[in-house]
Amino acid sequence: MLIKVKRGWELPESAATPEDIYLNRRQIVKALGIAPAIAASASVLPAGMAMAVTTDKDPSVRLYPVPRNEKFTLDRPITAESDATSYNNFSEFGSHKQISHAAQQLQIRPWNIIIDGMVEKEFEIGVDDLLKQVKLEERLYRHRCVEAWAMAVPWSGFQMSELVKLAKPLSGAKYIAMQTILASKREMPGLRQFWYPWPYQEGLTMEEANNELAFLVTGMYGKPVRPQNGAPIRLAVPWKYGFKSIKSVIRFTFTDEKPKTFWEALQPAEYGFWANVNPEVDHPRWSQASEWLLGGPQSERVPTQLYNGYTEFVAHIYPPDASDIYFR
Ligand SMILES: Nc1nc2c(c(=O)[nH]1)N[C@H]1C(S)=C(S)[C@@H](COP(=O)(O)O)O[C@H]1N2
Ligand SMILES: [Mo]
Repeated sequence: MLIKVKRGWELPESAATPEDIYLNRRQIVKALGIAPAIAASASVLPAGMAMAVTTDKDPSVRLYPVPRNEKFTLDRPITAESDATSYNNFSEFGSHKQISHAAQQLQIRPWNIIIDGMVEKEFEIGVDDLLKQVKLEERLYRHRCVEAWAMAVPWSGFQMSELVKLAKPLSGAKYIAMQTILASKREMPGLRQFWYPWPYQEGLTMEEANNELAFLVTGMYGKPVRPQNGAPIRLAVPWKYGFKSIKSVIRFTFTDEKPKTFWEALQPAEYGFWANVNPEVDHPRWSQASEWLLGGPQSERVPTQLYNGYTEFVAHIYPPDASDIYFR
């Protein structure tokens, strides 16, 4: 049995895209009839096999692809899937862009989400049960990292307002604080960076969370979202810099206090709570006037758009004279 596994790995690396490798490993696990629990044991299979097993165990795989909501259009080509899934920011796995391999160690099932704070009744729900209660759709969204790279991704998921409805917030709730899973340092080696204020946390006002654009992502490119992109559930708020779009969320807390966010705690002068994309407000260390598209050269710049091009959806939320550094 194990000899067959080895043969699968002998695919010439040059002939295999990451997708091919992934499918190949899945098929091997299936063909051998190895129970995922056994296959997941590192002592039985070569390192990296866990990649296939993690995704193979994803019970949401049958839900995709989902119908596209045509309301959300792009002014640029969709980023190649291979770029969007191999150039990532996910500090829990390391402070560099090549974390996609390490992220396959993240155990994405079982995955319980806690809804607590100022709600009628606090509860916990498994992500697959949550998926049964919402309308899944695909949306093409731009994504703009504060570091000035940008991409365009077909996300699948559901409007965040649906989660708010399920949560039944009390009338006094003004914000939603969100938290990323704090897994073991073996699963998330980036947690060894002890100077970071773990866990990763983010927050939105209730008005922002209920905005039509605020989207909870559970899939991408017609498949379940990958661990490196924030499986099994992450946020997409495309009018804000990418760090607001928190990954691998386990908790939504409704509160009347402005949440402390990870980057704000670390460097308040550089990363504010609002973080609305604004070409006229430079980062203290670089210009935000232009951006480059993932897959292309960094030297090829396109102009940054106010609210990342989503003014019609969100401008009414923000007072025009606000003074916050990313605020307008
Ligand atoms: N938990 C967590 N969420 C996170 C981050 C992170 O480091 N940890 N990085 C953020 C940043 S800076 C960006 S640009 C996006 C990147 O998402 P992507 O890798 O899917 O492109 O995730 C955001 N969400
Ligand atoms: Mo980012």
